[in-house]
Amino acid sequence: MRGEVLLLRTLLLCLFLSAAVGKTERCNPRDKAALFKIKESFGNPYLLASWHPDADCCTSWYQVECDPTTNRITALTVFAGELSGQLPSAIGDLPFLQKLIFRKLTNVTGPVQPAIANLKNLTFLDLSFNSLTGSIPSELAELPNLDALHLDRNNLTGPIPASFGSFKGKFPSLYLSHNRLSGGIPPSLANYNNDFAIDLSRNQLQGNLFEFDFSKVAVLPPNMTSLDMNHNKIYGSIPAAAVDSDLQFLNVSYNRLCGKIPTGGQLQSFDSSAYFHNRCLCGAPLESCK
Ligand SMILES: *[C@@H]1O[C@H](CO)[C@@H](O)[C@H](O)[C@H]1NC(C)=O
Ligand SMILES: *[C@@H]1O[C@H](CO)[C@@H](O)[C@H](O)[C@H]1NC(C)=O
Ligand SMILES: *[C@@H]1O[C@H](CO)[C@@H](O)[C@H](O)[C@H]1NC(C)=O
Ligand SMILES: *[C@@H]1O[C@H](CO)[C@@H](O)[C@H](O)[C@H]1NC(C)=O
Ligand SMILES: CC(=O)N[C@H]1CO[C@H](CO)[C@@H](O)[C@@H]1O
Repeated sequence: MRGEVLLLRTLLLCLFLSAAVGKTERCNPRDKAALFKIKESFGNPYLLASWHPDADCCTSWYQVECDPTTNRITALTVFAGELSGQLPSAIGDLPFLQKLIFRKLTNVTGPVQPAIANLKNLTFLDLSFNSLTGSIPSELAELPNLDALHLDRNNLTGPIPASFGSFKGKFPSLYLSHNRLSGGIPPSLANYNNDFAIDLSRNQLQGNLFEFDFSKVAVLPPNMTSLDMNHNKIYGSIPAAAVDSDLQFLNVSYNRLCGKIPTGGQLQSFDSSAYFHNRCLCGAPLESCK
């Protein structure tokens, strides 16, 4: 009898322990709740089927990565799949997120979610190759750690926000090609002293909008190392300031520029294809001016 009671107690203890072990998942409950809101707002799609309530988001959910010590979600990388709907504001409820990718999905529409600006740890944001509309939220300038912003290949309109002249942190590299953006390069970008690249190419293709007088750009941001503005409607001439820039890459082809390419700096080292198909640009590396 005594032996049986002991056996029963041991058995119960084992059951209790295994249940307790089953319950200790690493996933932070607040992170998990935010991910469920995101899944729900996309209509619980097959692409996110591994986001199951009974599974640990840190170990069994695809597209999700957690920090090994804090167990908070640090990366959400959803790409190349069937996903339809808008990014919900719950995306802003993952405070430890460093890398956020929603890229090349079948039908992700609506605006770039301003709540992304709550993600103070974010270093890498990639929402490229979707069907996002609206303008770039000025709130993104509140991200203190952002290194790279990929919003290329969407249907975004409006200018680069003026707030980008005073980013909380360093200035991120901006990949904004293949949208329908307008305006110019905010002059305040010259204030940053970290290296960065800007790709504004082919905003003309989808809407004939990216149009400004290049000669009015008195100071090119000195630490901008790459500037691609091919296929837009930029007019005027290449500013003399380009000679003193740190540009290692430049492409202003397929615009409406005129006049002599200033001599000096790296400007003559670029291939002629960096300058061709303009209205009347001349001088090395193109033909000499008449
Ligand atoms: C894309 O998603 C929107 C809602 O965001 C919906 O109205 C539209 O029908 C969807 N289009 C396709 C082709 O799935
Ligand atoms: C952008 O919008 C235009 C016009 O509404 C539409 O025809 C085109 O398919 C859209 N492109 C993308 C990438 O969503
Ligand atoms: C940025 O530019 C300034 C002025 O040209 C220069 O002193 C500084 O070293 C540059 N910083 C970087 C990170 O390139
Ligand atoms: C500049 O862009 C045009 C158009 O995409 C391309 O044909 C050319 O090769 C590019 N040149 C350089 C130097 O990047
Ligand atoms: C590096 C950095 O910004 N870390 C922050 C990540 O987010 C948490 C929560 O908001 C902050 O406490 C950290 O300082």
